[in-house]
Amino acid sequence: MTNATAAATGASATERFQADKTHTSDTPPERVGQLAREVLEAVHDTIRKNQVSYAEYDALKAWLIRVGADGEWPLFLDVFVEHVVEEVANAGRSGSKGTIEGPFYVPGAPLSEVEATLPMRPDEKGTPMTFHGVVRAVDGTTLDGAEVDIWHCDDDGFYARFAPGIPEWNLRGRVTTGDKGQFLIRTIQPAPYQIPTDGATGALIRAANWHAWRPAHLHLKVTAPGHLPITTQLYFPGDPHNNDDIASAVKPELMLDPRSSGDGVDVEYDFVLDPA
Ligand code: MBD
Ligand code: FE
Repeated sequence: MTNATAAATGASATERFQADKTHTSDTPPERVGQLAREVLEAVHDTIRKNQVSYAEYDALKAWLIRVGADGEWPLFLDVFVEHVVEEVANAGRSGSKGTIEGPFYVPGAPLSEVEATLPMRPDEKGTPMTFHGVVRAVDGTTLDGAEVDIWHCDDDGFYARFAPGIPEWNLRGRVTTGDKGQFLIRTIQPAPYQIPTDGATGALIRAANWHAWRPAHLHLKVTAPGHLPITTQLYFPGDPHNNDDIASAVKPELMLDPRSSGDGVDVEYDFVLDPA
């Protein structure tokens, strides 16, 4: 397939963000001032502590300009910052653990009841996977009519809509739970994901001698009336990057326990939603 370029991936992620997210906030001026001041002070401290030179300051400017030009602000921020926002946002929950959404969610995927086979190409590569579970409230009541929205990359590590040549809703779908809170999704096992290496984010990763990998993961949003929605991801044991995810988004509670089944794997995960 044609290569996914960082500029194309970044531009679609930026477009997606601008189309779907409300980016106005009623943050009062005192709080804006405090947050901006503290971030700037952290930058000033870093410059003093490390005796940053003009050459390094100009390299930073050039790099920041490039992040915007490549459309990579959603990618860069979701990889390096979002995990702490998520930690703060979900600290008070007693239900399922959340983790970062990342830049590749698209709302409005095809909807099925109780059982779904995700849209995929006739020759979709990868190990067939059945993913099933139950959605419950924190008191254990099963939730009928909850919605499980799932998206993940293909066996080459590419996401539909953010890499060329993949059908629009490939490996994306929503399923509503049945009368015992149950759902079942047929798909393929996603591959480990390498963030684009030819853009600004990749340039930073190379310059710092880091790596660009996220472990294989399923992305999910689980919602039900009267409950707090949860955005999370699920991971596969044994992935070489479970302990050094570039996006710092792995949690032990989010590890699956795959069982082999026929020519594929079967994974089970139950979700617990906090009351709204
Ligand atoms: C991904 O697939 C992802 O999940 C995150 C968080 C960042 C970049 C790509
Ligand atoms: Fe992802």
